[in-house]
Parts: sequence; C-alpha cells; structure tokens
Amino acid sequence: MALKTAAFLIDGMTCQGCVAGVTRALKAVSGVADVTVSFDDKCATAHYDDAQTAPATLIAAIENAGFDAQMSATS
Ligand SMILES: [Cu+2]
Repeated sequence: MALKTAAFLIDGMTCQGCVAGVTRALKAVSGVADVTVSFDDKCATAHYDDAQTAPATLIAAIENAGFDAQMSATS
C-alpha cells in the first residue's frame, strides 16, 4: 500500500485539548497511519492509505470533531 500525505489548515483550535481532539478524530479514520497536529501552525498533517480513505473524508472527520478544516497541501 502506498501512503499519501495530506495537510490541512484548521480553524477553531484554542488549546492543547483541541489538538488532542483533532488528532483523535483523524486517527479514528480507517486508513490513517499517522497524524501530526500543530497548534502553533494551526495545521494537521496525515499520512493515509488512499485505497481506504481520501482527503475529503479526513476533512469531514475534523469538522465532525467541531473544527473547520481545509486542504492546504497534498502529495
Ligand atoms: Cu481546546
């Protein structure tokens, strides 16, 4: 399986608890292998298996956790 990387800009994180919430939401998506969330940069980076999930699904997971997300980069 080939992992892809997607980065998202996230609005609404106000503390480290929010960082943990975004991290948990992304890791709960099947196909996500690894997640890094930066509070200072207000962004998240996820490595995921594109046979199992897609950036739109990851954005939906972040939004379901109560934050605004938009794609900033993909590779
Ligand atoms: Cu918070």
